[in-house]
Amino acid sequence: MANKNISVHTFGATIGTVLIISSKNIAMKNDNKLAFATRAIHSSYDSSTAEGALNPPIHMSSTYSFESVEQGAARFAGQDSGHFYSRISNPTQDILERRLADLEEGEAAVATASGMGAISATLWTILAPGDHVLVDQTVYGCTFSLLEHGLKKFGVEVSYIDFTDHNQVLQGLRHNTKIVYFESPVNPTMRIIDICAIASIVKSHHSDARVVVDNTYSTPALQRPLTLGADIVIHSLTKYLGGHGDLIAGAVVGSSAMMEEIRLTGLKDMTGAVIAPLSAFLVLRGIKTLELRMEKHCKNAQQIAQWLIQHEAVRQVYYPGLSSDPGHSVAASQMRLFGGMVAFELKDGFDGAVKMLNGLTLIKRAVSLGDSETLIQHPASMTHSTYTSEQQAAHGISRSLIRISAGLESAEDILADLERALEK
Ligand code: 4LM
Repeated sequence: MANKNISVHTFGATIGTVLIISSKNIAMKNDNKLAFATRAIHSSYDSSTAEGALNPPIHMSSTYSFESVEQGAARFAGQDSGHFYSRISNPTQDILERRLADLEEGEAAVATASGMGAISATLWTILAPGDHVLVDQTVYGCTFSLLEHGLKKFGVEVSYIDFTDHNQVLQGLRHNTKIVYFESPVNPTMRIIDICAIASIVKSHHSDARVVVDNTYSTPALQRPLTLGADIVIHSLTKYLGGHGDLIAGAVVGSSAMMEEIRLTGLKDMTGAVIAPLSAFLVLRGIKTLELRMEKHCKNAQQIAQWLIQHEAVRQVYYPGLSSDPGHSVAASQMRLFGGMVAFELKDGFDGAVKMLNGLTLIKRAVSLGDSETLIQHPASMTHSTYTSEQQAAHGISRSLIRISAGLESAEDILADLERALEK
């Protein structure tokens, strides 16, 4: 593993020298950082720069004037750090990027118009025809689509293997592998991938490839892949970080050099997928309550999973917080809590799933996740319908799978709605 021995168990204040325990390593670290929840509220914004306004200004300006031609030229050449056009940077976006980098423990971040904007800006910046991407067997439907239909069309090789089988990862690496890509927990199957182990295999056998982890399901409040050896973290900020279902946005976090390259190539020239200043402001607002909300999402998800597993109509529950779940121990080592997403199958399979979903009244039938409202959906016909049915079978997406994003309502009311729908 690279020299990144920082633990996911250091979410409280870390003042002075602390013992850091990771899933694989023990190290000492000097750290004067404020706690995660404090940084989520205060990091990267000084209200004295905005007449004391507690919330940062929303800079609704597409362009920035120069004091002279020389200054304009210097900004374009990257010799002067000021803003010059909001497809590249904007002051509200800038605060968000610095806060995200801080919370994920990266050097820098690039905020984008959507999670897919973040993924495509990253992949298109790094990859060239003839390169290879090694991907876990299951990823979010549109990520799969981008890999299958977008990248393959331009001569990039893509192969999918089961990242929980470390031998397969070792065998799957090629001389031209430039990216090793996965989610954990995986959308929608809830498999858990050992970030430390994958990073360690890649670094020791193939120093060229970058380990990219989509951390949307966990958020930095639960898991920080860069501290476990990953090189780049991706987010759909649309989900838990925004937290209120009222925006679409994304982000990439990693080294300053890599983020500069993604900003100037993937964002500026290839996708143009810059975040809107209002969305950046809303995500900053959402992040202030991230830790608090994640605790409630996780608590509700745990209760839903435990309730479902004892129900006679239920065949299988997929939630890493259940001690019987195959991902339980790895999740416990790399996540602070087990997340707000639950997947399950009914004994009545697909037909039972349709009846149950249509019988719900409080829980909303909707894709997306991380909102205040509990959301339920059918991945095979919705978020993962970009896979053909043959691909779904090959990539482990069962037609009878149902996915719940546990909201922030009272668990009793969520369970009562599930009970009523199951009775029907
Ligand atoms: C969904 N997901 O699952 P934007 N990465 C992951 C995701 O789950 C998503 C994205 C990226 C769902 C959307 C409808 C792990 C999205 C893409 O939607 O482009 O912000 O994020 O329900």
